[in-house]
Amino acid sequence: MSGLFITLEGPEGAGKSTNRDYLAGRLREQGIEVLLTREPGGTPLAERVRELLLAPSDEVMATDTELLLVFAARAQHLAQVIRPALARGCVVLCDRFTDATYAYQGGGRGVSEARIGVLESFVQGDLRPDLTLVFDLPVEIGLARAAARGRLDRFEQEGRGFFDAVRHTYLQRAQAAPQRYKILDAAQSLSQVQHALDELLPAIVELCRG
Ligand code: Z5A
Repeated sequence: MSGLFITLEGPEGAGKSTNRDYLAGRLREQGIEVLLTREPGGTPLAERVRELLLAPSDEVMATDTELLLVFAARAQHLAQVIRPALARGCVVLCDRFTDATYAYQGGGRGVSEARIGVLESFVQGDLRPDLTLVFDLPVEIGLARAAARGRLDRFEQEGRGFFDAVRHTYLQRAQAAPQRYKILDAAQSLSQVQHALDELLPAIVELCRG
């Protein structure tokens, strides 16, 4: 038995968590078993790595340290949560995964795709998401939503150029593999975004039922 791996991606404030919960509700209405998780994080140990990654600090984190921490958390998450859930036949809805590494460490920090690809193969083997929903929105809207929440994390303190590169990388990846990615316009109202998700629902349910 093998489940389905769906990831939700996009810049800060794009509505990934909100829409992950919404989609989970819609799938459960169809009798589909869903597991919700997130990256970095998803297990107690990986959540501790998340804290290291997000906490602002006087010590500058080297780019390779950040990259390796992201993949260390992912290795734990895969071993403890994602692979066992997929093996049970669950649909896993994960808020961010390796596309975020390509977008943030790749686009944002300038790590080469090849370097990320080496770690992706090392940590994941041939496991890739079956479907990735990219919640796209202009950088200024995402940053305004993040700012409205209060204190900014280490990534949210980056400059405009960083977030432009993040968005550009997501869109480039999605456009290069339209069979795996669906782009949603997250600048719309929440109800419009959820209407767009509802339109995708029959196809997602069909994928879930194999
Ligand atoms: N990171 C990385 O660098 N490399 C990696 O490999 C991975 C991650 C996996 C933490 O991620 C950081 O980790 C992230 C990248 C880095 N950088 N940052 N910053 P995160 O997912 O926890 O952080 P986040 O993207 O900042 O989460 P978020 O701001 O909570 O975004 P969200 O989940 O997309 O949004 P939300 O919580 O659902 O909604 C945010 C607010 O907007 C909330 O008040 C909603 O009610 C509101 N909202 C949502 N949708 C709408 C619409 N359509 N209209 C109006 N308001 C809306």
